[in-house]
Amino acid sequence: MSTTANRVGSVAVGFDAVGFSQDFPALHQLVHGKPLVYLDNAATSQKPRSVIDAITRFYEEDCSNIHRGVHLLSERATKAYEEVRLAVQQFIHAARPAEVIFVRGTTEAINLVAQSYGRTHVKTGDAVLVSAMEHHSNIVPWQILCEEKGSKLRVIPMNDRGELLLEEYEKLLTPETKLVAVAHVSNVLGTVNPVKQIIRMAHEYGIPVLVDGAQAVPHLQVDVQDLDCDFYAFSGHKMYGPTGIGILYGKKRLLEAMPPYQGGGDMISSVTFEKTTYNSLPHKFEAGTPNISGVIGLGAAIKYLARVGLDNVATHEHDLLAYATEQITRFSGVRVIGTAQAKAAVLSFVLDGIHPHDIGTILDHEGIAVRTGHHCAQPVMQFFGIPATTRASFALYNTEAEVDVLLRGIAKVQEMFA
Ligand code: C6P
Repeated sequence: MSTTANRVGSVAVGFDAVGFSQDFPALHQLVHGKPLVYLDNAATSQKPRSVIDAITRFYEEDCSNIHRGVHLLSERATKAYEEVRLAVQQFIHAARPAEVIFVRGTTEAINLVAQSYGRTHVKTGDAVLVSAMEHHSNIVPWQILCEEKGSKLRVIPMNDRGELLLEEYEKLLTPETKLVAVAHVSNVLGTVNPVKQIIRMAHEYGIPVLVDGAQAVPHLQVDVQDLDCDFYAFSGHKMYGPTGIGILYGKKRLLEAMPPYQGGGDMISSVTFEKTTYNSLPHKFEAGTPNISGVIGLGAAIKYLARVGLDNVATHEHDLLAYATEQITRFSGVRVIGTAQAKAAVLSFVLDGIHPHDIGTILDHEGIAVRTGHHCAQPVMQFFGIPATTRASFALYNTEAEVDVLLRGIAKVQEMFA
């Protein structure tokens, strides 16, 4: 499968996506004899050489545990690990490094808040508010909590374009509501939610807000202080970093008052059989040996994104999405799922009479990687009355020419099923 190939592409004005694609080794291969067109970036993005090299370098030169040894390798590893915390702090504009917690990914970040903040603050009869377009990661942890506590999960409704109904949202900001948990960008619909407004409205009622930023950080500048969110969760692997590493941002005041999520090494200050006292932030929430190489890789991904410039990435992906949407709507029998005014990098669609799994399989044989299925957002499928969608999702290295390959692939699918 992995023969080198010339990539399909064209140089967009002012943004050299083809040039950037040279930084990503996995993109340059043939799949079923065709040049790979990778459009499954919302599931995970490809990794630039600098990220792969940073991880290799860590294992070749600095491999050691952190916060534990006085020897040189451990000092180097600790320094590199903590420098990435500062880079993440800058990346999301957090006020303090202590507000940046390394976790496995968005899923673990949300579970941490549910189990620590949620179990402390949500009581019988209370409610947690999520939106109709959440990923299962931002539904199930709250359901587990609500089941345990005898509390309710309430849902902010959306319209047929996939936009949240803010008037309905306001009605749900009742005294029982103890937390709002909402996606910044929907992984199925691509909707960019007005999270700043959502947060301001919740705060007027004294309700804290967790933002699931998994699909936002690779595409938009995020400023947690400007948003004034209480918690912000995201994964490294969707923003050109490695798998198994992610971030929970939390306001210091909230994190300090929260009990630990897991117990173990590094999260303690002192331990006796009678009593344990906990370490200060952020270590209180980082029990055990963390994913050190993942953190190092994430640091390299942040550097890479800074070099390319997130604003440039956003503009490029916006142009690609606009082009793909305009072209795909010319096909008969195509329905785009998610037509919000504000969208980022995601194009979901269904074709009349053709199951998305068949579409995905045929596209794969054309070298095109898309995701098909419910995308871990079954309530969204139920809302639109469909079992699944085909989803193309874009990254900084995708090109208009690749969108054209996708469109030709869709035409082929329709021909085969005609
Ligand atoms: N969505 C997708 O193909 P993890 O798995 O923890 O890195 O991220 C979970 C997650 C949470 N919220 C949103 C909005 C997401 O999109 C995801 C991951 C992938 O859409 C894999 S299911």
